[in-house]
Amino acid sequence: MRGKRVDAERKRETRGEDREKAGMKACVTLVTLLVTLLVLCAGGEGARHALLIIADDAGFETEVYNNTAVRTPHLRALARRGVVFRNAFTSVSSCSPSRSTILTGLPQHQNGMYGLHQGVHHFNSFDGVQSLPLLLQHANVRTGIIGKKHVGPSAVYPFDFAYTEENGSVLQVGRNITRIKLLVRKFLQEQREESSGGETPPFFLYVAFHDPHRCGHSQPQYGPFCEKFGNGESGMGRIPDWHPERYTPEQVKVPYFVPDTPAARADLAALYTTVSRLDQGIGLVLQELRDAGFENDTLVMYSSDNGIPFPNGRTNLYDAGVAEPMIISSPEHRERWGQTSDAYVSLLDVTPTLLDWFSVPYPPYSLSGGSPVHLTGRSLLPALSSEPMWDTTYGSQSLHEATMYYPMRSVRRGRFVLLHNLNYRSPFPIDQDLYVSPTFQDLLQRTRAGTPTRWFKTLRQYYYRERWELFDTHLDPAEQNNLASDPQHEAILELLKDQLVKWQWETEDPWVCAPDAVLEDKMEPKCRPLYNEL
Ligand SMILES: [Ca+2]
Repeated sequence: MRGKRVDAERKRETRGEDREKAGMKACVTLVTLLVTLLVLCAGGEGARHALLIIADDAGFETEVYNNTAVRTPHLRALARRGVVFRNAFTSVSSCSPSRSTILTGLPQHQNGMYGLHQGVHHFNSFDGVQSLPLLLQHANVRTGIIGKKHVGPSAVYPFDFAYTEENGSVLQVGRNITRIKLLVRKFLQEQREESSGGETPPFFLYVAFHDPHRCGHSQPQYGPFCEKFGNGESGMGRIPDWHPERYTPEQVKVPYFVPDTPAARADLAALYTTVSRLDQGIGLVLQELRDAGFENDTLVMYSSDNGIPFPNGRTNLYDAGVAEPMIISSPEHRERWGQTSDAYVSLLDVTPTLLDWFSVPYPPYSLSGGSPVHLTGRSLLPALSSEPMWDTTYGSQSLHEATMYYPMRSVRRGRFVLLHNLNYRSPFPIDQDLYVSPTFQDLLQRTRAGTPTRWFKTLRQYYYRERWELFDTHLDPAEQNNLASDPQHEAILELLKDQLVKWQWETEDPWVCAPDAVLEDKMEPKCRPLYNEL
């Protein structure tokens, strides 16, 4: 290269000034052409789009996270085009609250979605919340949702294109992957039709699969995980695009927090089959994106709302309840494609990431009439270029079902996790869906009969927890050895308590003084003692 440049310089010297001027002119023309092209790209065909794929109760049952027992080729393909996060967490282990945090960037205690949205549970976000779809709509980004919505009120979570349980069957829009494929096609076709002068306006499409959620509580005829729904057997209907993968109980990998029993193994095998529908559905959605010509302009994010529905998983702030798969694929950040990241990231980061992607600022406003709301999550786009030093995430859960009041707060920082169980004198509540599951029924029966449960803790330990739980997840990944009363860990305990309460104040947590004081937010000091012996 260097030799060529020297040669060129010598030639220029011999051929005189005129030639140099002509070259300069050509250069200027070339630069002008490039700038024009860039401008055209920014305002035209190259408008940025985003596709957010959220699975329902999915965990790490995929080769992407080294589970070689389950076949998920489409998730693997997505991982090859993106960054896989190994320390991604939801802030809340419950469906509606988690989805509200994904779509607002605010923890459940701040956005108001304290528990489930549907039926008698009836939780909703505050009317004044400025959600992601609302902000994108205001910024002229077309918004679409296909699948499980599970949040409200409608005015806070508006979508221009919506096929959800609110206007259809959740099985059809959330588990029938052929139906989902056709809806994605319809959305993208309409997007093309909205183009004018060669310009396609930006879009945000949220595909919320209902797989691999259990259905033994709601539609038991399809099996514990709806693994038979649409498989072509008698009375099950047929989903044309789904080729069910079947697994035997011997094939599954039993995670540390699931009892290693025949009942739980059969349960996991059913979960795997449902994961195959999710994976093939993701493949279809991504193919639609490709066929419509949007693949190279679209940020794709994949994650799940909460941990798998097994004891110690969903509804818990333990690792099994909050650790989530997360893949982010950006056509503009190819430098880390195929890599993994150990940075600590949260589903509270989804809204800041997508606002950053669309260059939409977060507006100044207040929910309580007090200090302005701000997002405590961050854009994850920098992690797609180089490994960041992010080491902290927060958790906040209040309820799941309306009857399941068990507020918890947590902070994870590096190897340590601190959990605050506010109502620790009550037994930990069990949801309807988990209760009827083969795994939990088997656990109950074994406990009652006094036979080995093959579980890593007792039901009694599970129901009754300490107020503070501190775990060293490097030495104790199963979070069994509580270090909160260990004098050697007093310094880290105090540090994490301070950090947690600071985040609670920052996010206007109404539970910030509980359980031994009352919050009087118009007075100083704000936390007034109860002398309740806690
Ligand atoms: Ca869920």
